[in-house]
Amino acid sequence: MGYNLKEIDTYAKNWIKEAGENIRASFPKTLNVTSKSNPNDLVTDIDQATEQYFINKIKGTYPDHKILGEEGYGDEITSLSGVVWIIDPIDGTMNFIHQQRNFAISIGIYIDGEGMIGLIYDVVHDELYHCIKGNGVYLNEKPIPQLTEAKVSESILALNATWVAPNKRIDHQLLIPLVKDVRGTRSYGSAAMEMVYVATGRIDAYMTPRLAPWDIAAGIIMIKELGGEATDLRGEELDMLKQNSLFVSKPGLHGDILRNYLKDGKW
Ligand code: 2AM
Ligand code: CA
Ligand code: CA
Ligand code: CA
Repeated sequence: MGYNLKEIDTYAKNWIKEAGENIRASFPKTLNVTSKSNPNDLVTDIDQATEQYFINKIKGTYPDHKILGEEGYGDEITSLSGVVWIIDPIDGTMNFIHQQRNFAISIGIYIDGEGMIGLIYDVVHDELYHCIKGNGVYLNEKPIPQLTEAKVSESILALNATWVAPNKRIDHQLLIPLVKDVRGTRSYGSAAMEMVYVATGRIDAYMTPRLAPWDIAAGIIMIKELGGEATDLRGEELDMLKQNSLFVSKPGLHGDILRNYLKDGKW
């Protein structure tokens, strides 16, 4: 079946901008905050309303497209056949609540399993990062240059400090040599923004042991489009039907870090 990618992209851009406007309009209002799997796993009425906004728009225009959304208002997805919109209505909810910045809307559009359109909207700055596979990545109207190689000793690595303290998910000691050898570390608290920072070269790599498809669906399309690498922490392909660890990086650096720092991890 043929798909009109340009048309889908145009709708997606208009909707993400309008959803962003609605989020900005919500800033003066009181948020309704609840927690999900644990007391720090937060959701607000704005996360939910934003996801529902996209579902209404997509189903109204493309009734045969499927939607996988974090807040659960989309479809039960068991296969990636056809057109699947993978949506995180607010990535960085904790930042949204505490800071009203450092969060984004993330939408990855997959066709028969292949990432074709990626959109990440930094709502507060009105900065839309977008790409159609094969056509480059743009920040608003401006093309983003291809990524170049970097050395570990000159790189900035994004990771959450949780993973270098004792934790139940990974052997935290494994990351200590890497954290010592890089030029600096950063932690922004939004996987989508961290991936946009890799795409734009503001940081050189980002890694984390466990994310959901909606956290990464858009960002990995952009990073690959720019010649960067996007795999799990073992260097293997990412699967949009399950949780993955994530390691995204400039080219060259990715192989160096995998071989010299990550190969003994049980990720
Ligand atoms: P979220 O804000 O959409 O939940 C924070 O380091 C990053 O991890 C954010 O991108 C956040 O996405 C994501 N994340 C995924 N699962 C999480 C969870 N259970 N609790 C907190 N953050 C989570
Ligand atoms: Ca969440
Ligand atoms: Ca998220
Ligand atoms: Ca979210």
